[in-house]
Amino acid sequence: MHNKFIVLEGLEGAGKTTAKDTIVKILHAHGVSDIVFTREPGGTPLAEELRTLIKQSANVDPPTDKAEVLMLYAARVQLVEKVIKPALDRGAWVLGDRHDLSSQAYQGGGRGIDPRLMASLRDSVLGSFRPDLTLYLDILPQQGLERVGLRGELDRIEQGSLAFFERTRARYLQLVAADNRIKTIDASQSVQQVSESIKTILNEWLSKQDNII
Ligand code: Z5A
Repeated sequence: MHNKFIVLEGLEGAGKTTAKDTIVKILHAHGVSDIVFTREPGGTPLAEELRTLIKQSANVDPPTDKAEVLMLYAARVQLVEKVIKPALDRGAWVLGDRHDLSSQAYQGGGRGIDPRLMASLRDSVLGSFRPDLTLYLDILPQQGLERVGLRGELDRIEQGSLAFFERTRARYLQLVAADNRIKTIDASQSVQQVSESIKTILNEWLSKQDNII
């Protein structure tokens, strides 16, 4: 099996959606054409319904922090079991817009849920299943929020305080430093420079993988 699961991570407005096109071009250049795209939370009918519930701001009964994290894991396990693992099993590559690292950073860091509970949830729900490569687009919260603020109305999570996003980024940076399967890209640069950084990192990583197609 030479196909891989690659994930894009980062704060709001870091440029994950924009980076996706760059990654697809690089994979195509390496002869990889069968790529399944996922986003989290979401990606199956049930997970998309959970996404709506998690993100909606006009909610008379907003989830508690623990309810939120359980909803995120319900969506994730549904996506992993129904979409990601079957795609990998048939030989496709999977490119994910967010995965478990988001929960560790937003819920573990931002919301302040006990890291032991977060790690135990991850291990119970996902076992040893992990992305082969994660590209973490690092941006200061203020800059990312300014970028997405231009889009208009903010959802429930986007309405979090600057301190929430600062705690989230701090946890991202801790986790990234501890895992060599995660590569950091300076996302404060121009679109062109971010794209060049992704090319360099991804091409180097791909060159180390055996017989990728
Ligand atoms: N969440 C969570 O809490 N826990 C979890 O476990 C998971 C998720 C899985 C998902 O929202 C929310 O759920 C997210 C985390 C939380 N909430 N927050 N806050 P989403 O899927 O709707 O949003 P997102 O994943 O954060 O995507 P995004 O807001 O669209 O950001 P992005 O994809 O990284 O950025 P983008 O769309 O590529 O770019 C944003 C804008 O910036 C756009 O106008 C671009 O043209 C512009 N841009 C992009 N790159 C640049 C550069 N380099 N320079 C200048 N402008 C740029």
